[in-house]
Amino acid sequence: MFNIQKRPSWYIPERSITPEAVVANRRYFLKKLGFAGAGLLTAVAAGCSKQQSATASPELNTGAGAAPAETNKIAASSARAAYPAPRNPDFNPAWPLTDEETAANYNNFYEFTTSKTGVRRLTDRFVIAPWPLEITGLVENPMSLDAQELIDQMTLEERIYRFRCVEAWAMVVPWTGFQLSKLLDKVKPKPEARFVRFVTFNRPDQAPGLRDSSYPWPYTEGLRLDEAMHPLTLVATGIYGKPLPKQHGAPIRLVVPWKYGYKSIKSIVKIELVAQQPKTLWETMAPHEYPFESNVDPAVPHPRWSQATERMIDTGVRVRTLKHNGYADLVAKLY
Ligand SMILES: Nc1nc2c(c(=O)[nH]1)N[C@H]1C(S)=C(S)[C@@H](COP(=O)(O)O)O[C@H]1N2
Ligand SMILES: [Mo]
Repeated sequence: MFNIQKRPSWYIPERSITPEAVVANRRYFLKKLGFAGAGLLTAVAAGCSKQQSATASPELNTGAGAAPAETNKIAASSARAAYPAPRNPDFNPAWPLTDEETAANYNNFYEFTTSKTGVRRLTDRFVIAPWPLEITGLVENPMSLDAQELIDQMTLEERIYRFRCVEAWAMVVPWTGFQLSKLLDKVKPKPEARFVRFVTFNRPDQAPGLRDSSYPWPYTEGLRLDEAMHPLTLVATGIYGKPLPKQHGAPIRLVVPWKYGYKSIKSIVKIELVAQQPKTLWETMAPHEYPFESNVDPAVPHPRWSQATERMIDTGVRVRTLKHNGYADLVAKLY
């Protein structure tokens, strides 16, 4: 992977098309240019006594904090028992998979950093167990439980899905998880519920990107209820036959394979059934670039780049983008 820190955001095509390119404030550009001190200056100016760099802080990489590491280990060993889950043969078992290590080191997870190749090494302090989770709002049976308790209640399966980021990179990965519909059936949406809203954790002490106040944290996403109930819509708990590594959105995330990747929200703490279409983080930042629906469509360019082709992240091969990311037949009745 090229070193994106050394180039301005408009220099490389793939760089120029990152969602964060919409955030054009001074602090942002200073950080991109490698001025770790930019965040420090901001913090001091704001009268903040805790002088933390807004970019990668070396102390975050040392695994400091034995307690979280221990907790994570215990949870991981109990979670691993269910893996690998049986592969569902209805979902493209013959597709060649993207290289696992490439996928694990090329992530979008802005709670940590906007650098795709930097997410993984910033996740040491991220505590994924215990993980309180709420399924709430316009439902008959709201649930409030630990993510692992929920996972233990569900039957896990593996599905091979194509995954397409709005930035025009793509991969094919085996997710482990369960249909969101199975969870929604348990909580029983009320008749007034029309949309589902998803919320990610917001703990700046565990994820340094959350200290960047130019984003409207926490990360939120949403689906129409019929999209959420669609059998393709997955709650993923694992990838490549193992529990999700932190950088992929542990302990649970959404996967909506016919929509651009940012709809597949990571590390969910709350699922809320609501009556009105919820605002999402990306829609709030740039409504014309990242609208609520965001179905993959090669014929509809992003305002700043074409969506006609996509680059496979491991081989670098460029292929034609497919309508609804190849799932057009399956989702046709929704649109
Ligand atoms: N909470 C949260 N979820 C997120 C993101 C994020 O920054 N924060 N990035 C999204 C984007 S743009 C993409 S392409 C995918 C990337 O998933 P991966 O890193 O597991 O491949 O996660 C999506 N979910
Ligand atoms: Mo993305």
